Amino acid sequence: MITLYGVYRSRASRNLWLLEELGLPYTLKPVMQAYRLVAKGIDPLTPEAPFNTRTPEFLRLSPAGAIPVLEDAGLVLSESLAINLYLAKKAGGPLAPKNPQEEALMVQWALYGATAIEEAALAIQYPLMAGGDDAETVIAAAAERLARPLAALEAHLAAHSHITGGRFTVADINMAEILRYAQGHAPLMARFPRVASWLKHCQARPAFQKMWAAREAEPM
Ligand SMILES: N[C@@H](CCC(=O)N[C@@H](CS)C(=O)NCC(=O)O)C(=O)O
Repeated sequence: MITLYGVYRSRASRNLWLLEELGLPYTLKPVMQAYRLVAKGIDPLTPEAPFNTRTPEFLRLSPAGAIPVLEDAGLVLSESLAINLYLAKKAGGPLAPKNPQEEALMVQWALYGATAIEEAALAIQYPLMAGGDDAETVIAAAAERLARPLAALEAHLAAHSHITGGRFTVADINMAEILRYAQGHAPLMARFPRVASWLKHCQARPAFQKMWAAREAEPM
């Protein structure tokens, strides 16, 4: 039985989206980010605190102290993108790689998203949500860091309907969830219309909509 540790308002969302796409049975064990508790003035180590990323029992499972973590048949796996690549391959079907070449490209795009895009995309999302005196400067600098990778992705999507394989796969989920962090920056999205429309197309899928509704219903 698949157990996913995390909450919807975290990178676990990409795993929850994929699990819905695959129709695999799973249990979600809520684990809150410790920094969110600290921000609310709650000590993550007090007995009253909800199960969180600093709870010793969770740290035994994930020494890095980060969500999501997957447990499946004795396998304990962290890193959300690795979890998705594993789940897709385990389930097989159209979202999974059909051959080693497709698998290599799915790994390539996941690593590109994680290393070239995610940090700057998050640097847009946080100040967009929280504001702050230097929000505009931080967002402008992050958008500039994204210009080259998004231009590369725009060119790729001009020639391909999807990230790889000519169909919707786990590679689209991984990249779409990374790019979602920058999606609120309308001028940036307008500069990359193919990226913007591919992202909307991915997010129109019922499995995304189901995950998103559950995320919206989850307390902040
Ligand atoms: N690269 C990791 C990042 C994991 C990560 O940083 N998770 C955040 C939540 S999205 C976390 O658990 N933070 C916990 C904390 O800082 O207390 C992945 O993709 O899974």
